[in-house]
Amino acid sequence: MGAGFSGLYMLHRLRELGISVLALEAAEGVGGTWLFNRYPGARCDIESIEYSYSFSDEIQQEWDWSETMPAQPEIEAYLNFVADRLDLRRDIRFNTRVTAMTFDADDAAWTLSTDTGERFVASFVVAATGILSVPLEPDIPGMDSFDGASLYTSCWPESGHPLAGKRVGVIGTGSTGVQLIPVVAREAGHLTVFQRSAAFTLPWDVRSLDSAELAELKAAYPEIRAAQREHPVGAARLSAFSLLLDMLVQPPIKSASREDQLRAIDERGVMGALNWGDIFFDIEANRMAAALYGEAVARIVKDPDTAAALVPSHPFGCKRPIIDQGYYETYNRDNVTLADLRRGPIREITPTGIATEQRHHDLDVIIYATGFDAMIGALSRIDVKGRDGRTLREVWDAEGPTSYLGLQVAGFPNLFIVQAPGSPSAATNFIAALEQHVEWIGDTIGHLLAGGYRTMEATLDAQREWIEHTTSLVEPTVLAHPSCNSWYNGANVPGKKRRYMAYTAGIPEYRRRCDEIAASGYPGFVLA
Ligand code: NA7
Repeated sequence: MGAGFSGLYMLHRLRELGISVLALEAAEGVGGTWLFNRYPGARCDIESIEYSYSFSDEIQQEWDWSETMPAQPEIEAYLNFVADRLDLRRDIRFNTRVTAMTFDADDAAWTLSTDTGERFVASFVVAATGILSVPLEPDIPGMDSFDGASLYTSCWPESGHPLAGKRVGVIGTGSTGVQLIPVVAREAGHLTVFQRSAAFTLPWDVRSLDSAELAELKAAYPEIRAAQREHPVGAARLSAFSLLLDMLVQPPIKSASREDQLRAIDERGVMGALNWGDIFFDIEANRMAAALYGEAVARIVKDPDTAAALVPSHPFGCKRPIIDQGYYETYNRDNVTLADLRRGPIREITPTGIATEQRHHDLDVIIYATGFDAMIGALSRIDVKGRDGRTLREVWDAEGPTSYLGLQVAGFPNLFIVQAPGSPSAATNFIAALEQHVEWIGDTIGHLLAGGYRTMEATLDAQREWIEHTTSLVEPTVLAHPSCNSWYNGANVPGKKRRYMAYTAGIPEYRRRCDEIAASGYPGFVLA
């Protein structure tokens, strides 16, 4: 299921292993998350040279990246190129959304039903349904009454939407909002940003790659990929993640003098404010860094009230670090207003705009950049009935987002999930992580078929131990602090059980464990 980054490679891999395979894709084309998130400014926060498939030297040599960090249109084009290059489309059914799937224990097979009214039977199903593929629609009173245009960043119209001269409101200041806001501000007549939580965001230059540099990079692919493979986050070059890792080896802010702290922001601005070794493990140190960050923001944003409102109140690190192009400078523009929802939340959406507790904002367009039901959202919306007729949604509602190794859920034999909760996924370069998953799943299905096994299923005990292990990894960090609310721990979705959902010991350690499990006969799984 799915023809995004994961599904495309899974299809190719299974084909290479000589296994009969069909991909079902809800959309009309390939690309998954990178097909739908076409909003202005959409861009990856990892370098293109690393945020791309490593499994085929032909593909990496034939494709030319134009920028250091790829923008959405280029990633969409890349995935179309890969689909054509590997002739994948003939085994993809587009416009076909899986709505339900049921496991039949006697036949050891899944039956999948789709919104096209078809049924498919498969011995094995791989869910490549994405970790950020289900948008979170906020539940704000009056949303439907708005007479202007309501746009969602996660399903942006392919032909775009004219914003020139319009009064535009943006709700949401996560990675998406922070990318979108500077671009919309340049086009709109007036932009009002509705901010519930301020973001920690670090300025970052994105540059074009000229042909000489690209040729050099291509020649260095063997070394680049080798370094990536050994790197905990699967990205050895500069990225949002490497910034975090660099911080870990810096001196502590708690023993830095005031002069040291000021020097840090003199030299490196907001980046310098956060560059301390203790802020991940010590909430007090984290708060000191956040205060220094506020000083650095106030040096960029001219209006003191706006500058103060842009200082986050959650610990740095507990939401994904954001990198931006000109975010804070945007608030110095005459046509941009910040509505700080910490001072008064949105009360309702009216036919003519947004009413907060403080005032009414007249708008022609509202843009929702309000995030995703991450990690488990897609599979929770399919009626996935396992061995005992229990659905995956029921399991996750009752036990929280759980799985064994981020690959399988007990009670759901022969269903493999690319990047389930408890996988490296969102704590790493997703592409590096998914390549490992796809290869392990492919090899495992090959092993089951060759050995005459009909089913493979995770045990409850193994699942419990795995989730205890993944949870214990984040316990000593600010990620476990009660004030840390993000999509990584489900706090952004009302009613979702709170648990940090990514495995944080890094891809090499994760790969070692997965390989060891395969080599020793798959302990923690029952093969029958
Ligand atoms: P995020 O990071 O979940 O951000 C969503 C933003 O929307 C965040 O600022 C939310 O505030 C805000 N939000 C959500 N609902 C509301 C309502 N009802 N009212 C006001 N504000 C709201 O999603 P993104 O799409 O930006 O990024 C997701 C990932 O994609 C990112 O981490 C990268 O990995 C790529 P809150 O913080 O909940 O107070």
